[in-house]
Amino acid sequence: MKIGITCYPTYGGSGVVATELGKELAGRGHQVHFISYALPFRLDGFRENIFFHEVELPDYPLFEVDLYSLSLTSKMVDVVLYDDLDILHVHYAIPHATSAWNAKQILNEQGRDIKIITTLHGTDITLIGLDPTLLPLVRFSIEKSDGVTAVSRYLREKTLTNFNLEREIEVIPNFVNTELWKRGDSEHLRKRFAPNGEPVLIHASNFRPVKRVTDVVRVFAQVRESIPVKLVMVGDGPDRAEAERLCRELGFCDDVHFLGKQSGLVELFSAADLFIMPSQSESFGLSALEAMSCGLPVLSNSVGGLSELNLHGTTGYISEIADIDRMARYAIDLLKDNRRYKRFSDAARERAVSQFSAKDIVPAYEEFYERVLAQESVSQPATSL
Ligand code: GMT
Repeated sequence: MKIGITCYPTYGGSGVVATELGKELAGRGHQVHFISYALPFRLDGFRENIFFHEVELPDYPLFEVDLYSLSLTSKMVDVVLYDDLDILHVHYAIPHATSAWNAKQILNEQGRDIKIITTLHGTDITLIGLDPTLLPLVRFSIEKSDGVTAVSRYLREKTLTNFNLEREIEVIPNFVNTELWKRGDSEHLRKRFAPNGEPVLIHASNFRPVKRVTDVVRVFAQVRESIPVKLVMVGDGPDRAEAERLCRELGFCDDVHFLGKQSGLVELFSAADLFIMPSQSESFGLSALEAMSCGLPVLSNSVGGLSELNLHGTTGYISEIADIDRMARYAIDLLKDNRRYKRFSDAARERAVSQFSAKDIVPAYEEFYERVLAQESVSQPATSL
């Protein structure tokens, strides 16, 4: 199959899922064409069957606002025609699903059909997609996609209710390559973070308000009152400065390592003991899955699709949003009880392998592609309009 994939190329779960999917599909012999304004950050090195098409933006004084969604449409049309794509698979509805719909109309005018699949990821449905300036367009683009997937059951339900839609939405959960994401030897890093053998808590995100990163610091503050412990903060974003300020205020900067954006997450997770994700909203929680695959139990909130991933009392613990005391208590309980910790760590890895492994989920996408290709397009080529 020849598949065009559009996603946000910068740090963020939807771009990660899209890129990992493209890499897996290419490994299975499909031809994958990424179409975006920059090279997706996890697309490292040369890979057979993977092509990248950069969307360039016109530089013209009259255009004070950027025309990305239109330039993207143009590039999609070109790539579909000249690389003879079967499917355009867009990740994150805004504006990708709309650009793809426009491309489809242009192609249909030329008698060329292309199937559009939209994968919904999170805030495209739960936050920004609900903004009145975008809602009608998002609703329309979801309705008109030939196939729609959501990364959790929670997100499917939210889409249907928030947008008052009745269409089919396939749930295909996020996945991880469990052969690559597994605990390795990271003793050198562990020694650097915790020279006296202290347990290490870790958080990784884009430090946006929805991630509640200051809760991570507050949980850590309580845990360190009971046991000596260290904290590793991976990523960057608007709330990093506030989290760093809080560490200074609470007087334990030396115990917290702010690493900024990092690409070697497996190594970092392998040097840690517990993953903390106190998000206020999370349609899936991909980084928690990656951590689980490396054997880290997860402390999360009971929001969104997180309870479809993290099993309370088995792979980690689930608290209410902002219940810092409880999250800290769970961390202390786990870190103080070696046997329970080992059980949770094994269960986290086992759940990643048995439920969310790339080798099982990627074929679900392939099968979905086949089904969509076999069905009639939501919009027919111009000749039949
Ligand atoms: O919606 C966002 O915040 C951005 C989005 C992204 O593009 O990074 O993240 C969402 O998609 C991820 C991949 O499917 C999920 O793991 C995240 O839970 C989800 N984020 C939210 O729902 C807040």
